[in-house]
Amino acid sequence: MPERNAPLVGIVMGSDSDWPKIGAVAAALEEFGVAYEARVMSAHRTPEVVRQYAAMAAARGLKVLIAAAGGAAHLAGVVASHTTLPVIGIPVPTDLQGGLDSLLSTVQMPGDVPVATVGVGVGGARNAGLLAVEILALADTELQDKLTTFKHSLTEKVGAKDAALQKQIEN
Ligand code: RP5
Repeated sequence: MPERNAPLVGIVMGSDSDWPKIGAVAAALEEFGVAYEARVMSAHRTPEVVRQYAAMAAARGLKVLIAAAGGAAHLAGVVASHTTLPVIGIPVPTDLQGGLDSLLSTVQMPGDVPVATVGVGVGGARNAGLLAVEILALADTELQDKLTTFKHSLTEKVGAKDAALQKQIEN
């Protein structure tokens, strides 16, 4: 469940069909207790809604924006064009080579308008959430501590996998 505090992260997606494919972004934010909001809006179908949302985001208290779209995925770029907040782009998987269309149209921004694009798929969506947490942690020591604990947990997690593999190979 999203935190009930005022949202710090705004997640926008081009279609409700994207939401099931990017669930990992919300899960990552929830893991760190970061409040977010999630909205459906389209760079092509509702360009004025996107413009207004991006233009007002900072004034509303949002600190990081995450934009997910598939195919001709211009949402993150358009959002970035209307705000000075950091924008993270999630290319949503599609039937065209797994989402290569989404990846290229999100990542290939012109200079002057940065979009921090993550990979296609579950790992990318999770990284979008984690990157947002890292950005917020620059001004939040509690989040910094949580990130440090998280990093340590990775060592333990992979160590346990390695130990299990060694045991499997021995048998
Ligand atoms: C994009 O078109 C959306 O982000 C979605 O990934 C894709 C298909 O949208 P729907 O036709 O499912 O609404 O703008």
